[in-house]
Amino acid sequence: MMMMSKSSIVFAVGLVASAVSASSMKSRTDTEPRTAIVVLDHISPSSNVSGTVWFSQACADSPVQISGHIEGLAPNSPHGAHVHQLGNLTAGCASSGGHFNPFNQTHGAPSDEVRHVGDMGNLVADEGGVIEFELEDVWMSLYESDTSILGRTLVLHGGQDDLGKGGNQTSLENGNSGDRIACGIVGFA
Ligand SMILES: *[C@@H]1O[C@H](CO)[C@@H](O)[C@H](O)[C@H]1NC(C)=O
Ligand SMILES: *[C@@H]1O[C@H](CO)[C@@H](O)[C@H](O)[C@H]1NC(C)=O
Ligand SMILES: *[C@@H]1O[C@H](CO)[C@@H](O)[C@H](O)[C@H]1NC(C)=O
Ligand SMILES: *[C@@H]1O[C@H](CO)[C@@H](O)[C@H](O)[C@H]1NC(C)=O
Ligand SMILES: [Cu+2]
Repeated sequence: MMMMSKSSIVFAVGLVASAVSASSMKSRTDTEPRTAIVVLDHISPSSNVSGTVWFSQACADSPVQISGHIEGLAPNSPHGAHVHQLGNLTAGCASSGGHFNPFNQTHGAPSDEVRHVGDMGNLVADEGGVIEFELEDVWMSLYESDTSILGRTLVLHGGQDDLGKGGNQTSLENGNSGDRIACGIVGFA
């Protein structure tokens, strides 16, 4: 009897929730396109980096399209970029954990077979210190799955990512790309 009444309550709550979502929220099914956004912030007083990164995915089986505008960087400088595991910015970018790596692989280039799901390679600033980029990624997802990046943190580093080819242990973990100079949580858009 307990079980029966508990599940009826859950069922009733479910009905209310789906009525609300149909009338006032975007659909979140596997076949509807999804978008997400990251606002990259001046995370420390000594950094002037800011920007916005947009993600979109047509359906759960299609690649993620990523584009962005980031400014305030040193002229002509390369910067490692990764989705890190956690969306916890309590201690700034430092508390976002390591690279998002659901398959426990070593670090690599985005085009490598062996890589972290969060690996985005290097983004290169122009002579004005601006990064404008467009990427496509077949590993990350905006849908509920092992590879979902939603709620995690996009981190931009101060230095160049060696893409796992640096020849030491930290290269295989994080690409030796230096300080975390800007970051932001990947949010539904
Ligand atoms: C940030 O901008 C201020 C004002 O333009 C400048 O003085 C400072 O050197 C910049 N900091 C960095 C790390 O580029
Ligand atoms: C968030 O990060 C801070 C700083 O690293 C840590 O102390 C805290 O336990 C984390 N919070 C959770 C809920 O994991
Ligand atoms: C991840 O891989 C490393 C290196 O191969 C291994 O030592 C570790 O036990 C693995 N961790 C998990 C959770 O499987
Ligand atoms: C690996 O090499 C990089 C670049 O020289 C260096 O910054 C890093 O500290 C090294 N890591 C280890 C574990 O020696
Ligand atoms: Cu990183």
